[in-house]
Amino acid sequence: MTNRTFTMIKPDAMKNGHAGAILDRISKEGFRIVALKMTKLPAEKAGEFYAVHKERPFYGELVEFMSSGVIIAAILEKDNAVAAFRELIGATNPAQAAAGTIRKLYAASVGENAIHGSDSDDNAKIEGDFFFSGLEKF
Ligand code: 3AN
Repeated sequence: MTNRTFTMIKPDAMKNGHAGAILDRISKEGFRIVALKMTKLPAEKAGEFYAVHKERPFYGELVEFMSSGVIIAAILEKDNAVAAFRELIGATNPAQAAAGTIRKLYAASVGENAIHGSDSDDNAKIEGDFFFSGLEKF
């Protein structure tokens, strides 16, 4: 599984009409789509997904934002996927993200930062399984 990562195109990028451009960029960067769906997280599910951040001051804001609109969730495959994808999306705070990264191009703030990318192989597996059954991975 070390060649897989998990991503979400967040409600801000969906509302701003960037989903198509982001998926095109992901594909052009050589990631193969293993699984893909559009969905909307109830607050309870968003809270569960981000449970690791429960004690952080921004947790409530994060859960509210992530359940505020539709998202696209996907599992992606490429050599060294987790690190390669985090490089493609850029720093958590778009103001600090490198030029040309997805967050630099499409995100407005650290709270609403357009896209998620798993931070480890273990979390990529946990997060992918949170959204997709075996029948939905190809
Ligand atoms: P990343 O998504 O780059 O791995 P994390 O795991 O530190 O960053 O944070 C998870 C999510 O929490 C971020 N994508 C962002 O939406 C939100 N977040 C992180 N730091 C802040 C902050 N200081 N204020 C508001 N939201 C934040």
